[in-house]
Amino acid sequence: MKPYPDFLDSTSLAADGPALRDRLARDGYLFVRNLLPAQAILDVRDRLLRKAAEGGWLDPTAPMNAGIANPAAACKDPEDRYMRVFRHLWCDEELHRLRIHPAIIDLFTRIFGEPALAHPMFVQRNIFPQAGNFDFTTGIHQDRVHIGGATNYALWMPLGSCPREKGALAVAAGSHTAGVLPTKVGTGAGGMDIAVPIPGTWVTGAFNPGDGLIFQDTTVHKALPNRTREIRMSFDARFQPLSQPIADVNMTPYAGCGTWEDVYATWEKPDGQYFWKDFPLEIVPLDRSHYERRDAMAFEMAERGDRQARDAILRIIQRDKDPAKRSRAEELLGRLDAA
Ligand SMILES: O=C(O)CCC(=O)C(=O)O
Repeated sequence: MKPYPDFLDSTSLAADGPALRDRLARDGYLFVRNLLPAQAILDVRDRLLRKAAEGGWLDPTAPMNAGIANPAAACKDPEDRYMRVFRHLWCDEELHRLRIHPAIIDLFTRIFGEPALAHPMFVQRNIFPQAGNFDFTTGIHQDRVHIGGATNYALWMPLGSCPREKGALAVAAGSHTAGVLPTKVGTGAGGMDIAVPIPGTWVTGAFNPGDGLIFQDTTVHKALPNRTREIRMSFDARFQPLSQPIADVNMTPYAGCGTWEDVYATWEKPDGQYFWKDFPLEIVPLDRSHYERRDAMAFEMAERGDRQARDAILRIIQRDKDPAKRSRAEELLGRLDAA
């Protein structure tokens, strides 16, 4: 297979809001170099690597800042042993401040032509190297079904440099115009994959610290496999015009990380805490019909012993509000793992 072409580089347009907006509307993504100072990214990387080392994720025989994974510790969200270490990384105060850095908020304000809102919720990812039957490569998906609200845009940024082989993100340019595509149970975000042929053209590229990829919530995307020995660390945050509704799920901390009070109790400085509290937000419920369909499919697959349902079953256990569904999922997980 021919390698995917490089992203179209929009760095030269970064000061020109209307040009960025037009390109984002045309391609569904923008790749911008030096969005944040490289040193700010590397400092956060060091902080997270220290926590990863304390949690046993790194090879103790290698220098910490090489970020070499301890293969025996390989784990993935939402497994318990992942969450035990991850919650300390996710709570990191300097990590939280990256997504509200003035350079980022100003860029989105230029793109929207009106004040931009950073969602309180965001994701931080730690992708262990692919090995044997361990593969945590994010599958093909769209964000819309998970984020809801009005049209919103992701900013994906690796914490450090990220060549293609370390699991860079790839987007299907132009796919955002196809709307929300049908999904099936899988290993993509939220335990769902897209069930139809992918529209658009796959593009990807190598990131330096501070480079970022912006894409719309209907832009189809996936990660490339991490074929290095390092853990690939990144964060992805969501942005939208402040005047538009935001779904309730984006107002709480990452699942399994406690309340905002719990998160902020670990911080040394108050900067950036509750940055949204004085904004006039319209908060709406997430349309959960996609999850309901996923769950019905996952239960049916798990009953048949299909391990493809495992990620979705784990998410029901960790995140569903219905105790009856959680206990059915626990029982099915036990059966899947015993088989
Ligand atoms: O970082 C990854 O592996 C996936 C990121 C992603 O799916 C997203 O930013 O929506």
